[in-house]
Parts: sequence; C-alpha cells; structure tokens
Amino acid sequence: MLLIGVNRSPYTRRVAIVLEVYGIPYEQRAFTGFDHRADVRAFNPLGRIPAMVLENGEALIDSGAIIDHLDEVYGRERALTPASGADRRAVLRIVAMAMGACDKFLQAAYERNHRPPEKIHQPWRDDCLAQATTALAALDVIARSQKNYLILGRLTQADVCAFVAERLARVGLGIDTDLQMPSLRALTRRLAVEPAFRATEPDR
Ligand SMILES: N[C@@H](CCC(=O)N[C@@H](CS)C(=O)NCC(=O)O)C(=O)O
Repeated sequence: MLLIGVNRSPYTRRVAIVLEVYGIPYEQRAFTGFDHRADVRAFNPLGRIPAMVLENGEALIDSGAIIDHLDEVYGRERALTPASGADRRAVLRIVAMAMGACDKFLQAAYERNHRPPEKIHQPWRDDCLAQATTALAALDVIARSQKNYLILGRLTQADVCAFVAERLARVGLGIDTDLQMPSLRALTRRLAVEPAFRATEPDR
C-alpha cells in the first residue's frame, strides 16, 4: 500500500490515521499538491493529495473514497464509520461538517497564499472562515457533553475528522481553538496521545 501525500494535509492525515488504526502496513511519499504537481498527477490526474495505490496497482483518489475502501476491506465490524443505520448517519454528519470546514479553511488559506496581495478579497476570506469556524463551534458543543470521544462512546471517523479540522484551524490558520472551541480542543489533546495520532504527527 502506498499513500501519496503529506500529513500536514488534513485529508492525507485522516487516511494515515485510519491505516494506523487498522494496522495496515504502508509506505508514504511526502508529496504536496502544489510543490509536486507532476508527481501527484501521476497518481491523481486532478493533482490533489491524498491518493493511495493498492497492491494490485490500482490508484484510489479522494480521502473519503480511500477510507471507504479501507473500511470495507479492513474495518469490517470495527470500522471507524459504522456500516449502516442511525450510527452511520450520525458519524457521516460530523464527518461532513469537519471535512467541509477543512474545505472552507483551505479556500481561505488559498485566497491568502495564491493571490497577489492587491487581489485578495478579504470579505470572501472572512465568509469562508466564518463558515468553517461555525462548523467547528457546533462540534465543540457535541464534544462538551461527551467523555472521551465525540459520539458512540468509541473512536469513530467523526473523531478523526474533528481532529484534523481542529489542527488545520489552529496550526494552519492561527485560530485560538483553546479559547474558541475548548471542548473540541480538549478532545484533540486526548486523541493526540493515542498511537495512531502520534504516529502520523507531521514535522510541521
Ligand atoms: N476532497 C479531497 C480534497 C483533497 C485536497 O484538497 N487536497 C489538497 C491538500 S490539503 C490539495 O491537494 N490541494 C492542491 C490543489 O487543490 O490543487 C479529499 O478529501 O481528498
């Protein structure tokens, strides 16, 4: 199994965490979408990370699709996303909020990083940031009433996605999550010491 992407990408990190939780051996190529366009396109024509190459050479793209495969083949009854029913819907709702927040945080970051200063449209950045932080605030409310994990009393894909989204907010966008989302931050502090999260911590 070959994972394409760097773990400072929330999308790549969530795949790496799942690989670790399921105990799947894998190699990783530390490519980024912007710095290694040609290398990434060899695995994903869209030029985005993550991609994952299976043992038979098949390349999967998009973190959700990759995780769907890992859940099906390796997760089975312990899958981080429950297979069906109300539990599945509840996990997927949180996943959509957290990963949607990542999308919005990245749009705000791209607006800042990929445009000449005079062409940055701050109202658009503010709107993206407001959408993403409102989603994280909703996760904070859920985290407030829970003990160790967000829902179902065990580690699920909801926790993995909340974790990567909170990190992107704090490290990537400089948002003070200790102040603004203290319960979510407490959750990510707890998760950070679990082996799958520790093993995938990026250098920067
Ligand atoms: N929906 C995709 C999003 C992947 C994504 O946006 N990756 C970013 C890195 S964090 C990327 O490669 N950006 C480069 C680009 O969009 O050109 C997923 O879940 O995998």
